[in-house]
Amino acid sequence: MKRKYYQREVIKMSCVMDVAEILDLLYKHGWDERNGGNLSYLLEEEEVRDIVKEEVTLKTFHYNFDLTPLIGKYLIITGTGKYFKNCLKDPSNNLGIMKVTDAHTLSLLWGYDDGGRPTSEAPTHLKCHIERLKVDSKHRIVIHCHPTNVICMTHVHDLDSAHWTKDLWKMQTESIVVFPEGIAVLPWILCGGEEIGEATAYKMKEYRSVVWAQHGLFCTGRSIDEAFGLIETIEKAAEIYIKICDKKIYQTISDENLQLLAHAFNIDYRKGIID
Ligand code: 2HA
Ligand code: ZN
Repeated sequence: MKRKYYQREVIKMSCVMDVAEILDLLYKHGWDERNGGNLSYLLEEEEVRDIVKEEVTLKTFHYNFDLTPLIGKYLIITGTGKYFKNCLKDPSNNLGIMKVTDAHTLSLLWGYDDGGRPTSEAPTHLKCHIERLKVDSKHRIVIHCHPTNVICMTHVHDLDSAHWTKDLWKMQTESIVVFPEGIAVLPWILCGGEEIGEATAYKMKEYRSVVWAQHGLFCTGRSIDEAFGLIETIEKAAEIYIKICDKKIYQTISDENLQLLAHAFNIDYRKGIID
């Protein structure tokens, strides 16, 4: 009885609702069909106070790489095989709240009610958190999704990160403002594996956004809004690219226009792309 009451209280916690709502929105944008996509969110101690009080370990999950920088941290992670479209109506089957309890272990404190486990991309997420925290102590979230136009672009554009950055910056005025560090692009690599996790985390040393060719996008940030805003803005730029790439272009944003914009808004953009 006490446990049931506790389960209901956790579902009402605002961090669980915030995650469930953003997953629902990602689904409604068409960026996470079926079980596509996954999310992990570092929680503040304050947000999990009620769970910490109980701290019952329901299950443990083990990883063969070093989680030392995350020890003691709490995360919400989407479950493997789960559908984003179901998370809002049924958070406790689709999401799990975990604590990193030692260098190789995540302990489940709440969720995965039907016997689930963390997403197959959890190693990639955890490695990305470690890298982003090294460069930004306020970093909190990693979202992976399958935005249509970004994937389209990986079929018709080369996979050079500098070329992508320049072309996406030129699609709309907002791009350089929202992702001044640019965007990294990886070739097709087998998902769910060590190689793609290492390659993605490596790019995260310098970028908040990494494209996986013919697959999707990883975005990170200090907040759900920041990571979601990156996804929206990148996907919008890619949509414009896809709509105009085979049309006659009469005018575009010049390198000088971008420099002017960066100067006016005091944007510290990645050098070597437009200058
Ligand atoms: O979780 O998107 O990359 C399903 C995926 C794997
Ligand atoms: Zn995916």
